[in-house]
Amino acid sequence: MTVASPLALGLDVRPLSRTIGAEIRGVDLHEPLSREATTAIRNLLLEHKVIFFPGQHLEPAEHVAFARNFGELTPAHPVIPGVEGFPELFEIDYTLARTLYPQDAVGEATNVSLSWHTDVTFMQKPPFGSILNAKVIPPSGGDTSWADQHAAFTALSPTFQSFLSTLTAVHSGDTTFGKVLELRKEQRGEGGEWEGEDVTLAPVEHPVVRTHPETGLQSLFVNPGFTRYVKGLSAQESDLLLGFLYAHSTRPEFTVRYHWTAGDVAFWDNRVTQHAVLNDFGDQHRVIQRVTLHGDVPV
Ligand SMILES: O=C(O)CCC(=O)C(=O)O
Ligand SMILES: [Fe+2]
Repeated sequence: MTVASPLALGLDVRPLSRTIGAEIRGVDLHEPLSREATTAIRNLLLEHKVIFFPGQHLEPAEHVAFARNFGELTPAHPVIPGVEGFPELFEIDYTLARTLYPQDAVGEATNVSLSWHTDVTFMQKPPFGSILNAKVIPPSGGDTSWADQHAAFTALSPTFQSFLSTLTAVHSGDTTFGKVLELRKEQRGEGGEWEGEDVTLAPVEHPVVRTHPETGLQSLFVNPGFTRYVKGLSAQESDLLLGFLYAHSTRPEFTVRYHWTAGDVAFWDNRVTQHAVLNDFGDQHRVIQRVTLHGDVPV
């Protein structure tokens, strides 16, 4: 099968940095996507790692329908329930989280978004990617950044790359989401579900360097949100190594920073990126909605 070029499909692609991020115009995400357009968008995602569709203003049903072109959807979150009527739709209202639950579990969970992380690496099968719809964006602040973990890996020396490739890390969401899970069980009489199984938040293991299942490229796969330690090292060695990797993997040259307008849509490849929201918008209202695509066991 020949693959239609983005240009032939009327897609206007503007890269935002050399290795990560591109804005895409010339496609209306309210309309059903053709097979060719779906393939082209998937290829653009693999190439740019996070792609942005400005000014789409999707309703929840349209958001979910667009995402289904790229695979099966997960529940909103392993622990946090979805929006009424849309079990796959995860909403974060930062203001609500801070004012209603400043000190408690939900406030704490929201704080994860405000520092570097890869989504849901505390599960055996973290998501392939997520599609975010910017609903309410403050007049100032609240940009989101993504960091290219393939670029970060390839910038390391071959000797260090080889050493890292032998390591396994332990990830856990217990400190962040343990209280939320308990609260949910108390209030709803049910816990969370992920990949058809009850969520326990037991620690999971992932390779420190993962190979992308579609591109075959290697990338760093540790993040300060959920990685706890590296197996086989002393606590001091593990802390030093992870501290170095966290600083290295989010160096500005590996990142793209996106300034939102309400109605913008972002689609990121969670297998090769970390992301963080800049916590510079104070108590101004900021709301995002996200749907998430099933992923594989990292190898
Ligand atoms: O609010 C954002 O821009 C991103 C939040 C986040 O971390 C996520 O949706 O996974
Ligand atoms: Fe996230």
